[in-house]
Amino acid sequence: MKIERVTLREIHMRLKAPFETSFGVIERRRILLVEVIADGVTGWGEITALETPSYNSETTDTAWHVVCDFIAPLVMGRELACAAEAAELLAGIRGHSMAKAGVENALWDVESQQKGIPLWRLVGGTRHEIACGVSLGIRPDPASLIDKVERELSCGYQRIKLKIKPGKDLEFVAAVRKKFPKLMLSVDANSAYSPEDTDHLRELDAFDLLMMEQPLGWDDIYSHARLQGQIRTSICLDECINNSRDAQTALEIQACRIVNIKLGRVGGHGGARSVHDVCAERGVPVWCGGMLESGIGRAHNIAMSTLPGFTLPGDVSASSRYWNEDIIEPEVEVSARGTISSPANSGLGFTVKRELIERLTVRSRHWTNGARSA
Ligand code: OSB
Ligand code: MG
Repeated sequence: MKIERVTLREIHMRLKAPFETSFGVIERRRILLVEVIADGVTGWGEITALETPSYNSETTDTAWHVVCDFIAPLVMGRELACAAEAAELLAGIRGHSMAKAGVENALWDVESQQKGIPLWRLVGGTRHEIACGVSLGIRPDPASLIDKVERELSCGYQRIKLKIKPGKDLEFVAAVRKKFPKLMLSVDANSAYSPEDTDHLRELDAFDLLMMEQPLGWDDIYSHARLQGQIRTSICLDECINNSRDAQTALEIQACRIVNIKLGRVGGHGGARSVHDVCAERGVPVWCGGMLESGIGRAHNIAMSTLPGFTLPGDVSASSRYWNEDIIEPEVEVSARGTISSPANSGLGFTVKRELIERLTVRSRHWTNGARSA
């Protein structure tokens, strides 16, 4: 495929409700969308970096910079045999996986359309539907959290994940577990604790959690291995796993028993598949994490979640939980059994709402024939 045109744009979308994690409150997203035209076919990708460097080191603005000054000039005019080749082409740019993933995933969309198959088939998916959970932000009190859990369960979601941080943990988890004794329940700390909190974190063992996600340092696999040896609850790594070597390291030293795969964090569908394969070889379950994506990122997440090793419900939920109006149609919907069906159409399987995207765009750049224009 010959890359003929790249467009990068920033859109602003307000979340229906603020989302609070241990690192702060997110009220609106500044999302970067990548549109690539290759051999006349248009593909879309989303860059999942947050507005601040508090989940990982990337931000909307670092991704803008790296795409504009390095990635787009490098890919423009190139001829690739397939989307998977993009990673090699971009290898000289260190880090910035989310920026790269936005471009690589747009190429995967192109390739699946060229081959006339759904994206989920192209990336190696086998499932006709995926299992869905929800991630619930930190709430002011346990009673309001219980209300929220109740509403999500009535929509069918199969697993509930609670965001926690010091001071907003045991009491909240205990209240939810007491009210819902059989619920598939997990927690996510986004690196809010330290190894000195081991005794405190062990108290969560009482609540029969499916997993405890990323309790310790965002780049600290070693301390998670120490912790996993001292608690019963399975640790799931999110922030720590940026590629298949990280996954190998973590599994070899038993730093976790479950892995969260996010397309952006691992550099796109190619990276996701290799992390998936490392885990599958060792019988370690994986699931798809979310970054409060628009419909484009969500559609890519659905495709990835159809790989055979994704045996646990992901943080892939309905468009309407996040947005008044999503940028794809149909919007992503979840069945009463808490599932999303794999799309039948080739490519992403959803139609991109170009006019709406145009209205939400606050800045854009495009590149054609190697030349950049504003
Ligand atoms: O750690 O999984 C996380 C949102 C932003 C940053 C990090 C995380 C999250 C979520 C929300 O948990 C998942 C979603 O609903 O998209
Ligand atoms: Mg997480």
